[in-house]
Amino acid sequence: MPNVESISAAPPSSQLAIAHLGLGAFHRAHQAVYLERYRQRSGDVGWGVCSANLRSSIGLVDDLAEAGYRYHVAEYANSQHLTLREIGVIEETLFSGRDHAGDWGRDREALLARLASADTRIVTLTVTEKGYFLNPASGELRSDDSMIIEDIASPQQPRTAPGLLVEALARRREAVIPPFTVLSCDNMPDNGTRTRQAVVQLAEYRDPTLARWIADEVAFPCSMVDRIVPAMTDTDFERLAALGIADANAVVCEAFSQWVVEDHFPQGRPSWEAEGVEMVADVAPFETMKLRMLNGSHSLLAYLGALAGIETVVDGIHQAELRTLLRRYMLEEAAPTLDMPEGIDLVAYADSLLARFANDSLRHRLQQIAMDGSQKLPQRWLSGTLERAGTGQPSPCVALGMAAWIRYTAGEDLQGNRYTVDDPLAKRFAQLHQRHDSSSRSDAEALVAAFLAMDDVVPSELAKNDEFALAVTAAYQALIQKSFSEALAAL
Ligand code: NAI
Ligand code: CS2
Repeated sequence: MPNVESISAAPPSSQLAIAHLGLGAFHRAHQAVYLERYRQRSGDVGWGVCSANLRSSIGLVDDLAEAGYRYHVAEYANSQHLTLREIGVIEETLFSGRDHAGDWGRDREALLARLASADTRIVTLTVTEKGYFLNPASGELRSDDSMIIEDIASPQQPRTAPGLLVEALARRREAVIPPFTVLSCDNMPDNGTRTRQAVVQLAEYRDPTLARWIADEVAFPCSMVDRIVPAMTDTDFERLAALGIADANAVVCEAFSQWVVEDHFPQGRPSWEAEGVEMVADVAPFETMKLRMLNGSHSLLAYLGALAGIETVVDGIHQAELRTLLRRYMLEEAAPTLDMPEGIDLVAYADSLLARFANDSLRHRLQQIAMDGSQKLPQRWLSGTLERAGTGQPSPCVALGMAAWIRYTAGEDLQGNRYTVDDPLAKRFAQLHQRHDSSSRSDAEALVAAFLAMDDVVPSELAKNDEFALAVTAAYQALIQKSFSEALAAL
């Protein structure tokens, strides 16, 4: 039996001062844990959370309510040591998406009332990269998306996260209530600035004065978030049951946790720093480091590993050739693009990431990481690669990664096993694969060119770089014509 430290939840709050959009696994295991620890230590019960889902997971919203808003987080240092926390800071859950009958916005009015209430001082988000409806390469609002078109047409019945924020802020402005602070906790570059862009651009369609008020008055601090929280598997639930925890809302994660937050909260905030949150003036260097080093190598492992039929991060990291590739990518292609404050040792950081990936208590599926590549790759690989290309430096690991991603989007691994490609651009990918029979040499070139020409994913300056295009094409041909190991060795 592992060594388990159990910690019960603190007493309930006196006020729900935080509203959250995106009640997923990460919110339950990261932000909620920091708040729970803060409440335990300080006794300050003023920062309860109302957490809402706008898409899927109506079950979780109702199950948490039924469980009295208590659930468990199992933090695994390794398979022998874990901390089991009971969490009670999420004290209201709402659903504002499409329900099983196809109807929209069951609790939308309750959520808007909560967001517009003077009690709400911070709104946090983990709605995934695609939930901001931004063009991943340019950061502009995707005003041609059908959900955004709906929100422009019916701004008082919003369906998207930016739409809810605009309507709630409009209500606050009307009622002369100061705006809440908006804190994105998603893996996006400049996540605060990008969230502001989405909200202000959407507000412009409704009322330019409102848009200007939001731009001038609302704080959108940036943050870097880090904790590996895989989607739960049956094995995870079974392991918890063996410890006497029968909890359908539980989450399993690593013991490591990091949160770096730009300190700009005009309506106040919990004293998170006492729990180890780094409150800084500029998050950008930490955010870029994490996106390019951790997330960049995650994606590299995800596409290459998934093509080779490898299921999880830990299985992949045990393959020497993949482990070597990730270390090389981090040290030779990601680290040289980073400009870090003094004292940050990027070699030590890379090694600590490899050690975290090797945590054998987590079953982090590569297919989960491979999801939404179109939304992730610009910040993980392509912005750094563009910088390198600008100074004539090649990025062979990213070129191989891009080749693997393109091949991955065909929906079939190198052994011919099929899977679903989960990405907002999946239909476009399927059309490109249909158009080009990539087993022929010239069509492989055309296929790679067509993927690189997607300017909402690949920065056009990088797509025009012949050396990069040639490297991706060569890697693609090696992947499909030779063995997986030979493609790696060709590096
Ligand atoms: P999850 O699958 O458990 O939850 C996803 C959440 O996003 C759900 O609440 C879902 O309703 C919502 N969502 C998805 N698409 C949406 C849309 N178009 N509009 C509004 N809401 C939408 O995933 P998890 O683990 O909670 O991760 C969510 C995000 O948190 C990630 O995309 C990432 O940006 C961030 N994150 C996750 C980490 C992890 O290890 N799981 C670590 C660091 C950051
Ligand atoms: C992963 C991240 O799913 C993914 O794309 O790369 O969720 C990763 O686990 C976290 O960012 C770790 O903090």
